[in-house]
Amino acid sequence: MQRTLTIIKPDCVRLNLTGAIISCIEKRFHITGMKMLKLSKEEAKRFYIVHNNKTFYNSLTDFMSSGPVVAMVLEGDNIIEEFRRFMGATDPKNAEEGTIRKKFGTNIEENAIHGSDSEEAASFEVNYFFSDLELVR
Ligand code: 3AN
Repeated sequence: MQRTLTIIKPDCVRLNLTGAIISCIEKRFHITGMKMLKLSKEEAKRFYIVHNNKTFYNSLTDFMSSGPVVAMVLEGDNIIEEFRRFMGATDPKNAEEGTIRKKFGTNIEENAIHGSDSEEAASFEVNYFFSDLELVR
């Protein structure tokens, strides 16, 4: 059994798309943790620390701290890869039909949703947002 972390990003929370996105996710995946919160700029920078040398780091962390987000933990076999496929390509215009980013993303930065990209990242990211007590067992 694998875990992954997903975040409904501020663009979609602002557009009142939280429920629609959770509805898509829960039809396919098992949700074992969920919370709404607003990241500070510093918290967004620590979450995206692996991107600290990228040109978009400052703008991305401004965006991610611009409003509330909804963080969720999903569990299942091969969930990291399956959820990444479900989410779609980083740039919504390149994302396959039927994916979350195709349906709800605005552009390469405001792309609706986050999903961990490796087991190492998932472990860091799940622990970043959730304690063991906050996950359904
Ligand atoms: P993904 O989320 O598809 O794994 P990453 O890890 O390359 O993509 O990038 C992390 C986040 O940074 C993306 N979800 C997106 O919000 C933002 N991002 C990625 N590439 C760009 C870019 N070229 N310009 C602006 N923002 C970007």
